[in-house]
Amino acid sequence: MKHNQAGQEIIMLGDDAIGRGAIESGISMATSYPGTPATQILEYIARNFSGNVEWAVNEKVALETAIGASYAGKRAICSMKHVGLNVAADPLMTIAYLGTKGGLVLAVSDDPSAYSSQNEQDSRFYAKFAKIPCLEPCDSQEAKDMTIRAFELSEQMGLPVMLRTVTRICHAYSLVVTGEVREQNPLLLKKDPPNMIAVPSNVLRCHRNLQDKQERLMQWGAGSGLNKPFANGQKKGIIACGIGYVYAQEYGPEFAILKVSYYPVSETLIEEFVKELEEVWVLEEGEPFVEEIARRYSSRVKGKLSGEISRIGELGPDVMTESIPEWRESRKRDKHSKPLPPRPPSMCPGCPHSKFYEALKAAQPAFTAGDIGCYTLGANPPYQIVDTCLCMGAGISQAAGISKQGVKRVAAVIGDSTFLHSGIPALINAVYNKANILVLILDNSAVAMTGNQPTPITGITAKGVEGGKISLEEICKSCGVSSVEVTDPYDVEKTEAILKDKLDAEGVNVVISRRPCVFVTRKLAKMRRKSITHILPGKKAP
Ligand SMILES: Cc1ncc(C[n+]2csc(CCOP(=O)(O)OP(=O)(O)O)c2C)c(N)n1
Repeated sequence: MKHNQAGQEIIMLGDDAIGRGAIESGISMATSYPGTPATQILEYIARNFSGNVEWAVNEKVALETAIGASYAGKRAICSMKHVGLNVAADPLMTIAYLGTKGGLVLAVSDDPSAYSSQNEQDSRFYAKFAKIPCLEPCDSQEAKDMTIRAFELSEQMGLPVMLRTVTRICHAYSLVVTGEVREQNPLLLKKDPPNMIAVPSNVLRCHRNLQDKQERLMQWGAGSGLNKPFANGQKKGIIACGIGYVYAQEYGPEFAILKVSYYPVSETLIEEFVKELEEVWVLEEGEPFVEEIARRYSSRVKGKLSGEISRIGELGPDVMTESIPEWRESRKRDKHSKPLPPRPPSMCPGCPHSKFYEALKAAQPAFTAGDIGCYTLGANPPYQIVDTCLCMGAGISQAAGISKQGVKRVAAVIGDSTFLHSGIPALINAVYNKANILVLILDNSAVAMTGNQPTPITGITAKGVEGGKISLEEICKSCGVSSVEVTDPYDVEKTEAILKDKLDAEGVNVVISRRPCVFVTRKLAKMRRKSITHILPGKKAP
């Protein structure tokens, strides 16, 4: 194991620090579904921990698997990006009622400014909604330390604990001091029907238990030192949540700071902090979550609700400068403050999706419902052949809904990982309800968009060894589709002919476009050259 000694000082990525914190906490399981900016949490654990580390097919399955480990008395971490929590919301809302056994930490990474996402949602609302505690670090050291505290809190309260981060924590490097790795919990799987079976006869009691824990959560927060005022008679102040604390420090000693890293926040603490201040700023990523509380106790609050800070996009070190004259002037003099030119993503040279889109464009579908992955770039010039992108798995259902209105030659394009994530129920639904659509599965042997993680189609696990292998063709056939064809997108002519033919066919037809992402091919070639064979078939997972 790398990084296995306590007391080492390492410059670490925020995501790696969370992974390290989980390992130091004595986890027995880590689960995730890839999604920027959370992906590297599991990747770090896979590289540095010899136990169970799994890419799940989606976030719901990832959380449910981690809950299974917790039921066995073990500690588990489940990580995902913010929109993944929408997918995992169903088990989350009810496990909060039932309660956990071994510590369960849900590491959720938000993406303010939506650099790599379909929206900017603020996961703290989910923590509040589910009535579970949430910790929010401001740098890599805190990310590691708060992961450890989250496990302790989880076991103390019998609740999953959310660790909320944002892109600038996950993808920034800062110094971390490593600690001792705790022993794993012993296996302790005990049947507990009243608290493991969410049927109506149990639910109200479980809800009451959860409600009773709320007071204890407030008390824990008060004693934790995680929400802390730094005040010395100043007239102005900043309530700084998570990474907001790093930005708040830029503004110097004339600002008192209330550092917020734990939710639920004590309203008394906020009231005490704001009451004497002539001006109070609230720096928080996402929505005015804490600002709404602060406004109940002061009319001198500046932030997102009064428009001094934008509700759209992420914070930054400049967040307050426009509203503070002396800062505005000093920033004008800063010659390094030019914005970077935009660098929108584009398809890589040799990308199999681009060849496939040449054929699809020539086949002229009336409408192509899209999905999320590298292939969404087919919406951009020169292809402009993908007409929608909503959320993972939505394309097939959207296409079915359109075809049901009498539109002919409707296609849906979806990647192999997205198909396994949430495309299968949509395919079954389309067959069941007799839609007339052509489903195009672009199988590039990877979750390319998030950094080429392996999928069940390749049969390679998160650890890079052989796992079970799933056949796309067999899945589609078993869903009852009218036909399944496989094509190589580099053979544009043949692919175009198949697409033309299948666009006019009745029922739900599937064409699988199969060719590995160029980076997968390169990665394998490099490994073969170096004789590193562990990601190649032939090795069994430990
Ligand atoms: C609910 C949710 N989880 C995760 C993501 C992150 N994400 C975006 S696309 C994608 C999958 C891409 O893989 P695939 O469908 O195989 O297409 P490829 O990028 O390989 O072309 C993932 C995991 C997301 N956008 N939404």
